[in-house]
Amino acid sequence: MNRRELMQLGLLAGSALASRDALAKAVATPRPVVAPGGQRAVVTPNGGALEWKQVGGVKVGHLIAHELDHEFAPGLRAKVWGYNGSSPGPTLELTQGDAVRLYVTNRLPEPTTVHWHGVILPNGMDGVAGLTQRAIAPGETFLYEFTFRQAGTFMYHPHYDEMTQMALGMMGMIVVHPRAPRGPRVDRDFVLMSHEWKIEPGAARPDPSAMNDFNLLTFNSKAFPATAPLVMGLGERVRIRVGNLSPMDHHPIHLHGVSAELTWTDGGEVPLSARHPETTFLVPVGSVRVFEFVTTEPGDWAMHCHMTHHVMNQMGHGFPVMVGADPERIDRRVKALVPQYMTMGHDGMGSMSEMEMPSPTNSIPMRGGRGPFGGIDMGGMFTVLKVRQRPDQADPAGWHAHPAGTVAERAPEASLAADGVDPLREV
Ligand SMILES: [Cu+2]
Repeated sequence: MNRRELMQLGLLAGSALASRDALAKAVATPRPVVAPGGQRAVVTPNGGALEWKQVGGVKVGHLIAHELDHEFAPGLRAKVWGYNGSSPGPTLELTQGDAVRLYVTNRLPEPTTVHWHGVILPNGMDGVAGLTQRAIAPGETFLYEFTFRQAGTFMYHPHYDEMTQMALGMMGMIVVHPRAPRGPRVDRDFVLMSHEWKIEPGAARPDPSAMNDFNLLTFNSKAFPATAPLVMGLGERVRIRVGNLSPMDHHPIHLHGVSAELTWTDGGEVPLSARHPETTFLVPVGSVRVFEFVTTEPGDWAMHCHMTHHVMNQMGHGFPVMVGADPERIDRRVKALVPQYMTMGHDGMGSMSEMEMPSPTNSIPMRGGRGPFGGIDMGGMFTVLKVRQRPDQADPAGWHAHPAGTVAERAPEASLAADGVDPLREV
């Protein structure tokens, strides 16, 4: 890496902290080369990378565990636990063979450790409180010192009071580029940590005792519409690395508009003989799945968890069945007691984003944002792959310009007649 590339990296890291707009721009900007063979830096949408200091032949990093104020989406904030000002903490990006000294300062009200999930290292550096080290007491700084011998995608998280600390947001991703690039050159490389939270509307903190009924599902701790889109070029080869440190749920991550292959897990590289096409990749709790594809169709393609309850925001759970009920009658009777009352889910839940529903303080409605054709029904663990002819000049907030006649619309009378389709026929 030359000096100019280093400076670009620094600028990107700086802009990532500046604002969401700057961040969206960073997503669409060509990445600097950071590893041998032209391997480019990864993008952590809505996040950033840890800054390393080179001391002798060693990379020195510093993680500070602390409580912070986090916005999941406009309208919903909570106090979470994370590292260096964010949850997930900064992505650790390295090259195979890098020796590191990682200092960990504990500013939490209770002990913690850091476990380097998937990384093979000396046992005493594995970060399991009680088993391989004593826990880091509040106020202490510990030193982890080891060499990244494997390439791959890994994670970091505490191994002390796991249930509380991970539920509150302590997690991060690790990317170790191979010493020599493997496989076809990748043009874009994205890093996403999936997670689930329970935050009662109005509550100040996530509930770490939740075991079911998680009501907030996130990529890099953002719920759609706050998830930054993944901007990519037509014909480019794209890699997406998804980690999962959710307390309880696996996430089948589904991609629209592409056919992809699983290339790596946190255990290593998938042999060529074992690769096969998929559109959905199950990312189990405590796992990383890395998949790659080449884009062939321009457009705005959804990428989301396929568990339907994982593409809803708060307020989307625990309703009685309303499909087929007469909401007017219910509304009339309840309004006598509660004047502002409106029955939710008159005909399913889909239309709810269209309504201006009063929602409790510090909560977000059950679903997503606005698209070019109206409300998008999905929220939560949802983002958009924006495949563009000129990705580096594309507005990340913009939408695909569909060529005339390529959008599904009401069937013209002439087509119905010509094809002999009668909408009123008996079924
Ligand atoms: Cu899910």
